Amino acid sequence: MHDTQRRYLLKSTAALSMLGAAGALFAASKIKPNDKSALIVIDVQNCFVDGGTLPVKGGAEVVPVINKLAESFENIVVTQDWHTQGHASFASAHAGQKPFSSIKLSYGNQVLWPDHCVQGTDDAALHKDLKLPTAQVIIRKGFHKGVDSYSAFEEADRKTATGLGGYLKQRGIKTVYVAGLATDFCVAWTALDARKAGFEVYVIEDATRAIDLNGSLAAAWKQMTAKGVKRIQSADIQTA
Ligand code: VGL
Ligand code: ZN
Repeated sequence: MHDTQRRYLLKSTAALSMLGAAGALFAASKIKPNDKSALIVIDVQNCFVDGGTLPVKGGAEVVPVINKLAESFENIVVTQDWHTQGHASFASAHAGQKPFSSIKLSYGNQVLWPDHCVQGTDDAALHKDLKLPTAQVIIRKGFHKGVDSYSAFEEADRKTATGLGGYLKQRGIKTVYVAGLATDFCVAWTALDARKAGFEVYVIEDATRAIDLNGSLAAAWKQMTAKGVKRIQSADIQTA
């Protein structure tokens, strides 16, 4: 709420008892994560920021936003895109193919990317400024050479589970908040799969940045919204 609005409201509430009700109203307007909530921080890795192999425009700008958000979460899951050398999602693995084109693989359509986030390289490391003291588990994905995995829940063959769904359920998590890179690929696929697995799902838009390939960002938001993913901003969350 804007300060001038707040002052107006305070002045207009003549009876002191009204202040209690107004206070409750302010509190209700913010979302408060609890012990059944988890923040999922997707792929905030060197590969996806400037100087990396698949830089997302403004990618590093999510770091301070996520660090601040992290203070409100006692449960945090971190993911890393974690490819083999010569991975099937790399254009270089397919003769005559260029990055950002698409081909058909056994499991369906696959966008081809520059070589990126290769296991054990500095490029695949988490961004050095990420500060997630309550992070509990790191899920690495995309490590089967022939199958990509945008989603933190299920690989692109739509059969192979990463184990994250079982982990979250066994931990009693009901609600997930998704942030990180990239909005229209790993964030969107993770959010959609989280809905499919029965979680309440928020995507924190200003804690994400997109690749936006051929309208993929608008398409991703359309799909997410249709599946009940809630689109929010970091300011909508109650700070710790
Ligand atoms: C991603 C493209 C390829 C992502 C990962 O993290 O969104 N995008 N691999
Ligand atoms: Zn990848």
